[in-house]
Formats: sequence, C-alpha cells, structure tokens
Amino acid sequence: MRAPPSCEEVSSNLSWDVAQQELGYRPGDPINIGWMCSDRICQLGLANKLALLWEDYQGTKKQFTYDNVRIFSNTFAEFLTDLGIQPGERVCLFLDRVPELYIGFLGILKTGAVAQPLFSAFGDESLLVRLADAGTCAILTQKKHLYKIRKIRNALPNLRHVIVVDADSASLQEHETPFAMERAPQVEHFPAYPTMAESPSVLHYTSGTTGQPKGAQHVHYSIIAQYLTAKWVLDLRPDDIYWCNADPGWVTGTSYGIIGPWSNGITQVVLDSGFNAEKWYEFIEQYGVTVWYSAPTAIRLLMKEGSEVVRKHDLSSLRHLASVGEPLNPEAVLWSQEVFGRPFHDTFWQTETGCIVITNLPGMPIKPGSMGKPFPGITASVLDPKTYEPGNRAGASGLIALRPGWPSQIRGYWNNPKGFEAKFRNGWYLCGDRASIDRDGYFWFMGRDDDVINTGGHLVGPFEVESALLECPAVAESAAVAKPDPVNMEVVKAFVTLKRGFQPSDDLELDIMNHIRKRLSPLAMPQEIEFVNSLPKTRSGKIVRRILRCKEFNEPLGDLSTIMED
Ligand code: 6R9
Repeated sequence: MRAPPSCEEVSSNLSWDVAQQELGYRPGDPINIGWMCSDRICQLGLANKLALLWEDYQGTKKQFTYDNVRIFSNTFAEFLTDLGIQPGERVCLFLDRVPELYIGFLGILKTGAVAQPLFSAFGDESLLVRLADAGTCAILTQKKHLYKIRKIRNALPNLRHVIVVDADSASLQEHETPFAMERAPQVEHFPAYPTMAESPSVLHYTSGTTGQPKGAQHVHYSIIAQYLTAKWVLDLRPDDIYWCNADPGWVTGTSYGIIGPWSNGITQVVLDSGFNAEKWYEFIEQYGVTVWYSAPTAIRLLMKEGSEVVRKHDLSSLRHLASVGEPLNPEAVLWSQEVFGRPFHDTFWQTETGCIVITNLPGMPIKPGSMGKPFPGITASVLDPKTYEPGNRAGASGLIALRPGWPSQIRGYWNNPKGFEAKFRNGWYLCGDRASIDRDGYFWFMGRDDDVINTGGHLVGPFEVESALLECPAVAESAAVAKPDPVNMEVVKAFVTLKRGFQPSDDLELDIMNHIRKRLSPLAMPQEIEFVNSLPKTRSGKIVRRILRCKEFNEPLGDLSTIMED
C-alpha cells in the first residue's frame, strides 16, 4: 500500500495535464465519460474487478463487475439508439438509487445524449419545470414514479419516450416502454459516440434566488477534473471500498458517486435506503468501507445517535472521511476524530464547479471549521463585494471567487445565457458564497451571498417554493426564507398573507405544507408557516426576504432605507 502522500508532494505533482496523461486522453481526440468509466477500465485489465456492490432497504443485494457495467451500459446505449435518441438530446434519469441509475447514466453518455439526473423524490411540479426547460426527449423511471409523469405528460411535447426499468408492457400505457437491463439481450460491443472535450454530457438543475432552477451544463472534458480530485482529495487507492452517500440527483452523486470512482477503477458500494445510524454502521462494517464521502447533516444525525452505537461495530476499515454540501461544524470534525479515529475532511464546491475546488487534502493539517485551501490548479480568492478586487491581506473576507478555466466548470446554464453571464465579474467566477482567508491561506465559510436555502446540503430556491405557495387558493402573497435548524442547518420557513375570506388555522397550515411536499419535494416543504398581515417590501414593491431571514437568525437588519413602512 502506498504511504499517505505529503501535501507538498500532492500539490507539486498535480496538474490537469497529469490527469489527461493518466486517462490516456490527448487534446483533440474524442473523449466519452461513458466509455472512460467502463470500457477503458476493462482494457486496463480490471474487467473482473467489482465496480458496484449494491443493497436496498429490504436487504436485496446485487453486484456488478466492470465488465458487467460495460456490457449493461452498452445494452442501455443500444436500446436508446434504437429508439431514435440523438446525440445532444436530453435523457432524464428519474430513479431511486437502483443499479440502472448508475449504469444507465453511462449508457446515455455512450450514445452522445445528455444525462439529466433528477431526484426521484421530486413531485410533479418540480419534474415538469425541469423537463420542460431541458426539452427532455426521454425519461428512465420506475413503476412507482410513473403516476407523476403521467400527470404532466401532456404538457411536455418533446417527451417522446417514457422508459420503465421494472415493468412489463401489460401495466404500461401508450408511449411507455419497458426495458429490463438485466433481462434484455446483452450487447457486447457498442461503439461509444465520439463526443469531444466540449460536447455536453450532464445537465444538473440547481436552484438560484430568482426564477426557476437553472440547468448547469457540463461537458465530457469534466472527467479530467473529477478523476484527479477523486483520486487525491478522496485519496482513492486500488483496493478501496468507497461509499458516497449522495444521490445522483445531486452533483455529488454524479461527480463523486459515478464519474470520480469509476474513472479511477475503484469498487464502490451503494445503499438505496434512507438514513438509519445502525444500518449505516452495519453497512460500513459488512462491506469494509475504507473511504466515505458524506455530508454535515448526515454527520450531525449520527452524532445525535451518540457514540455508543458506533462502539457496537468494527469500523476499523475506515481510512479516509470527507464531507460536502454545507459548513462542517468543528464539533463534527472533533467527534469523528474521537469515534472513528479520523477527522472528516471538508470539501467545498458546487454544481457549477463540477469538482471539488477548496479542500483539506489528505495529510494537510486540518483546522476544524475551515474548508481548507484551493485544490492545486484552482485559483481562488475572496473579492470585495463593491470593487470585485481580490482581498490579499490575511483575514480578508468577501465573495468566494474562482479564476475560470478548470476542466469541469459548467459551460453555461441551459437556455439562460444572461444568468450565466451574471456569475462573472472582473475576470472571476462568483460562487455566490462569502468566506474569509486566514494567514495560512485556509478558507473559512461565512454564508451564502443570496437567498437560496441550504437544507441538509440541498439547495432550495425561494422562488420555486413561493410559486407553489401561490397555487394554494388561500394564499395571497408569500416569501420563503431559511430558518436555522440544529440538524439540517437550515429549513424552509414560509411567510404568507391570506386572501380575503380565509383565516389562519392549523389545518390550513398543514394543507399548505402538504401541497408543497407533493408538488415540489419533502425537502422544499416549509417546516413552519407564519401567517402575517403584510410582507416587507421595497418601495418598488419587491418582497425583501433578507429582513425576514435576518429576524429568523437574530441578525442585524442592516440598511432599511429602501424598505416601505407598513
Ligand atoms: C456540491 C454541492 C453548492 C453550495 C455552495 C455552498 C454550499 C457546499 C460547502 C458549502 C460550506 C462547504 N456548500 N459545500 N458550504 N461548506 N464545504 O453542494 O453543490 O448543490 O450546487 O451546492 O452549497 O453554499 O455554493 P450544490
């Protein structure tokens, strides 16, 4: 086994060119993520190595070698091609964390089509908005999610195919096609479409402050950064058993739940079930997980369950722990050091960055509460919010900004060039977050620079929630803001004014909550609804969420000169 690298060793040897060489990619050649993550690994002599060990909430188990992944993704690719799906068209994955999600993702990419993963917990409205914006032509799903698609199908003229991975034709309607990955005739050879570095690969929807969610458009060249960061930040080594908790509906679940580990030829485990501390520890013990990529909310939930339950399990296989999605509390780092004998390493990045950009590399001294330093190859700074000039002195704070040009940076927002342009200032890409940098160059997260709500690591756009609130017959106006929460860091809270003739009541509050849960998702559902007589507005009539949010967080309200009095 190789010794842990020193941080200096890692930094001086890392470059995107090294990643290109290791992946056998020469600029100007075709590059296809689907092929890179399966065929290429088989060609390296790892065809019989396990790629995926999978288990669901009922204890059903399956396993797939790299050769299985290669053949099944070929089978998907040929099936999609036979349906007439063209390179560049969007194919949505609307699946629980079943093997078809992971392998179908590679299959879509092999055809040259664009993979659009969406959380299977999404309700019909969340689904409709994202499928309509992307002009999605096909969707892969399971029987249990069909009812949501059937509800919105007529509003989606581009959606030609609904492909169901676990049904036979008897239970399906017109234009719904069954496809059983493991029962379909296996396709030994499928010539992966010769996508180029800049060909679109993955379309991930992410929430902003204004308007509907934006489709972050990635390209096949992103694998260069995902491969290298997975290898060095997650410290992946050939014998590792790697577990990433994230659902591929979220960028962590594709960049580091599919592309990162599989481009490195690593064995990964997937548990398709919700949070349960006992079950999670059992899972780590049973599979001998060595590297674990998780999130602060999950860690806080584990902390709540206490240390006793940890001690009932042999978790000595764990070698490296990392976290992403929200600020990682210093207590969580200290707790993991105490109970697992290893600290969680914080990593900071976004849907838009495609790969980890600020991090605690293995071997680097961790300062609990800090996100670490820029990954070698990434230039990061904090900018003055007025001048957009980088603050260079120790202790400088401001907007987290990155110099554009790393391989996995998104190339645009789908149908939204203005939204994309707005992310750049003075030659920098703005993350939309604030941080400070200490004298050793460590970044300390301060907060988001917008109204987006980060609940358990998932971004919820206030506009989406407010639009769905306005569908309720009783609601006149609404504002959705973050409210502090001990486990999820933030949850959604809605302020609502009612139409004439409606009175606040517990029943009404429940009705409204349920409406949002069904239309959007359980995460977007407000945990509290406050009925108010009016909402704070600017003189031009815009609702000011900032004031409501500050009150929830007990923060000073700042400049109120543009706000109208009641
Ligand atoms: C990968 C992912 C991105 C936003 C980001 C920031 C927050 C992510 C963080 C963190 C503090 C960390 N965020 N990692 N905040 N510390 N280590 O999360 O993508 O869903 O696009 O969210 O999440 O606010 O801007 P995405």
